[in-house]
Amino acid sequence: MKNEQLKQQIIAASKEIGIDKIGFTTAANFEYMRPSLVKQKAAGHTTGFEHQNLDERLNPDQIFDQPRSIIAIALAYPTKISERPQRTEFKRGQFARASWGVDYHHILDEKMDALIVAIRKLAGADQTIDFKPMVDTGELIDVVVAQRAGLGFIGLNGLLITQEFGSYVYLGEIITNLEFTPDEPIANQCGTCRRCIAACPPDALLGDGRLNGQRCLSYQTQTKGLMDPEFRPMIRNVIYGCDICQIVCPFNKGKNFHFHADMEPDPEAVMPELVPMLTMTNKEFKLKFGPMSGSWRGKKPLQRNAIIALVNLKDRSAIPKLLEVIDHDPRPIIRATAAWAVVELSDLKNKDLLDFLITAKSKEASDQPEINHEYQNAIDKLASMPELPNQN
Ligand code: B12
Ligand code: SF4
Ligand code: SF4
Repeated sequence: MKNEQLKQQIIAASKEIGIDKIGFTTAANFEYMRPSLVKQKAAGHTTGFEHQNLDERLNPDQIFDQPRSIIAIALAYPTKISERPQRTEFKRGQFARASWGVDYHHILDEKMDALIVAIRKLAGADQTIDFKPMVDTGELIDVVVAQRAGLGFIGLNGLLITQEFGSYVYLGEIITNLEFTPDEPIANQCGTCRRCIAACPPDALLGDGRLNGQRCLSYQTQTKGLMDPEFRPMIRNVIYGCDICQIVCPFNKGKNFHFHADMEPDPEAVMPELVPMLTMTNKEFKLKFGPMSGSWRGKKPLQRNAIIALVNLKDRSAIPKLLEVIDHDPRPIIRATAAWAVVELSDLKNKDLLDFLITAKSKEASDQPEINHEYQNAIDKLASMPELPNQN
């Protein structure tokens, strides 16, 4: 039994710190993941958000001097808003649950720092003890570490599913040169269920726990360019992330934990009024969305998604604001998405709108084929609609 007493003391300390689940694994490599990761990259199924050095992702000893163990942690997050925002004249969007409250990277970083302080105290004055904490943006693959450390199993939706909290947990891990008896990994428990695969709108789940990240709506809401028209209706009014493969999972049924005050969602921020978002200043954006993880890509993707959501909600009252955006917004991606949106929200050929779009297109730089293409498609679609009846 390696450091069994210390391990038990760490588990007790983690509870006091507010870590909801903790597990231990060895610092052995994760090379068994290599063939699948290489294949996924070659197939174009990665997003670019993964750590780019494959050797470092799979080998703790390449990122830490003489590692002995990895301590994996999970924090459960809420899935229901206690107080929905008031009804107003504006339709609302939604952020996926992993973006509710304060950015989870900060919350987990703080918890892991507190745990490291506690372990140092428990382990005595040994100066050679070392730690490397990471969450999400670190080298290691969080779900794979968590699975080997016994926190839960990896479902066919690719996510780590715990018995107590389902998959609604954030994951982090600490590499250390302390040695602990590893916990038992948990095998997949999906059984014959295939609900997440069937429910995923863009068919992004490959069926064996792997994902085509490029097709995942969560990724699509985080890109900075134009969104491929195929995915636009699929995001509905969700302007950041996607929770569908979690909502349908039986292991998530009834899971809604409010353990951490800073994970509580601000209803006005996680279900924001869409039209006012379109002309928000940077300062207003930072104030309202800055603390949330969903703002990490900045204002533009969320505004682009807000425009798409307005179309999905069939909100014709947004048309005047969209026209203002086409006229005044300095960003071609936003102008072109707005041009698409006004036409999607129209069902009759309006000569004034057609002229407006033709003029707007002529003002766009000619060296941006995607932008011009977006305008041209909108113009062609409007031109092919039945005429607006003569009002005279
Ligand atoms: C890149 C990334 C994304 C990308 C790609 C996702 C992906 N699955 O690859 C995008 C932007 C699409 C994304 C979306 C989301 N993400 Co993300 N993402 C990551 C990140 C940074 C890297 C993941 C990675 O390396 N993927 C590449 C490989 C590993 O994926 P793959 O080829 O599909 O391989 C899978 C299979 O091999 C399978 N697998 C391995 N062994 C076994 C064994 C069995 C038996 C089975 C069945 C499967 C299986 O698991 C692998 C991972 O899914 C991690 C953080 C981290 N550093 O790990 C967070 C992370 C996975 N994301 C997270 C979250 C919350 C999400 C979203 C739910 C957010 C949202 N609401 O929109 C969605 C869920 C989408 C989904 N179904 O996976 C959490 C997941 C927490 C949890 N409970 O599992 C993580 C761990 C961040 C964190 N620290 O909390 N994400
Ligand atoms: S997050 Fe949404 S789009 Fe991505 S795999 Fe899950 S259901 Fe599919
Ligand atoms: S929905 Fe079903 S198949 Fe998908 S992860 Fe959950 S249990 Fe597994």
